[in-house]
Amino acid sequence: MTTLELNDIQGYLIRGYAHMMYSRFVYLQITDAEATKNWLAKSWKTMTTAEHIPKKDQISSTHLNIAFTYSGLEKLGLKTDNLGSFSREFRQGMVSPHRTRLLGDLGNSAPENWRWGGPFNKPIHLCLMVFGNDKEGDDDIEKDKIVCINYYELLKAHFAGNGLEEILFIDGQTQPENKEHFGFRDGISQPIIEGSGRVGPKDDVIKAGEFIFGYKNDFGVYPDTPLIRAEQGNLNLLPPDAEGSGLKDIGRNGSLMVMRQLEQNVKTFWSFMNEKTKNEDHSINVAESLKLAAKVIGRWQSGAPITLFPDKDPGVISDINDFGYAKFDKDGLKCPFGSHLRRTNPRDSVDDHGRKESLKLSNQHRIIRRARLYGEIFEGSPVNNVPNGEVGLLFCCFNADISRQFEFLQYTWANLPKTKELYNDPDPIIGVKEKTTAGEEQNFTVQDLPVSRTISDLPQVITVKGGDYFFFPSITVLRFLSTI
Ligand code: N7H
Repeated sequence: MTTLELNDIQGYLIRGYAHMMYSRFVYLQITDAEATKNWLAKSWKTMTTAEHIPKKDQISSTHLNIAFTYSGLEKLGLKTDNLGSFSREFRQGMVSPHRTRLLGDLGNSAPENWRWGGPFNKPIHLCLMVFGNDKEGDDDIEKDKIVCINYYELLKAHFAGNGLEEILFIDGQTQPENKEHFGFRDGISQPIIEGSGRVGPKDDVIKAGEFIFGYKNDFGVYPDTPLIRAEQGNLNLLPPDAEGSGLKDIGRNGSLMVMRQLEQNVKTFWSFMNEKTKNEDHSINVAESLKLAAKVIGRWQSGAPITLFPDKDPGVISDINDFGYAKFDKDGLKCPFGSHLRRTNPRDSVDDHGRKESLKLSNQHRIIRRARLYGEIFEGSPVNNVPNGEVGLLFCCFNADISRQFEFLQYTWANLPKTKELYNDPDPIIGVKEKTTAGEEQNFTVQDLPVSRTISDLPQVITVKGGDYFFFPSITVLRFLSTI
């Protein structure tokens, strides 16, 4: 049985901090590496670990975590040979031409148009993740906001003038019912990291090495962890490579973090559902519009999976996640093959593979999602679909292998429009909606009897506004980085 070194792992990797309804993601540039290292030498102790449990009588609490981009580690002074031992995706970053094509960041979503992380933006070197919670006002975002922002001001007084320049910040929130802006309950399905202390369906228990360096992964080996190849800093602080190479491991108890700012076009989403299901007199058919949207997502707005509740939303907030498709929904008649849920985790039903083999395959492409909402909180519906200003999801996920996990999901499972049973169908939420070279429109197919229904002219409901790949180091490595 794996035992995780929780006191050395930064908390956000293991816990979603759901009770901390307000957060601020602060993107910084290093202007003076020596000053930043001094700041880090004082700050590494203040980072929240996965072991942290707030004291019962504590009225308000705050959490803090930190992550570095490749250029951030470079600017801090990590030697070339050491930088070179990080994975290619992390080194190249999210906006290399190859990655842009792979991730489908085209048209409005092209990095040239991004607010941060793009080629025309100031490079981001590190991200501080600041969270706040006021226990007196449970479920009260406004109270959490005050705690979070006060903490941020306090931190700012320390990092400003210490070689760090703030480029921008994005405030991220959660809702008591965890609804996102289209109006759907989110964050239900998460892998259970072996050794994390969380319990749940055994099919969801995933080896720690899929997400955390230094532990064995689903293939029974250690993930490709970055190692120290050129001496620098206080190497006595670092653990040895678990694989026995004799080199020091800079990855252990850390992870790779993907962040993408995804604007949600709520009006476009619901106008599409309304248009495709309207009554003969052109009025909105609310029930049918909600049903099509549930087919597109794979869950009703309450969170209830349509595979188990195919006819209508049971209405009560649901966290049901112990289900597969092989037994109840082999032909996609309940949850379509092209739905966001089924594409991003086909569970026990991958193409023609059997149940066991499917689960094995699906579980090799899992991610830990840590999304937060940005913009004014809004709960979309067929009749309420014009939010106040820009709204979206600050998508964030953890994985040990960006290529096999996040990028595989985004490219192979979400963007590719031709898969078994589907012809011009990208993921209806996050897939690329460019017309094919032959100029064909893209569709969403609802498997049905006697014949499947093709819902044509799938619109683009997400626009990418920024993003970067980050290294999310252990507490020990943060301390080491202050000595390089
Ligand atoms: Fe998705 N949504 O609200 O429409 N997602 N997602 N996602 N997503 C899920 O089961 C959404 C995005 C995954 O295990 C739910 O927890 C939106 C990206 C995965 O069965 C809902 C955006 C990627 C799952 C949404 C967005 C993923 C999942 C159901 C962008 C990866 C779990 C709630 C704005 C590349 C699948 C739940 C499983 C579920 C929504 C983005 C992946 C409601 C709005 C970029 C793996």
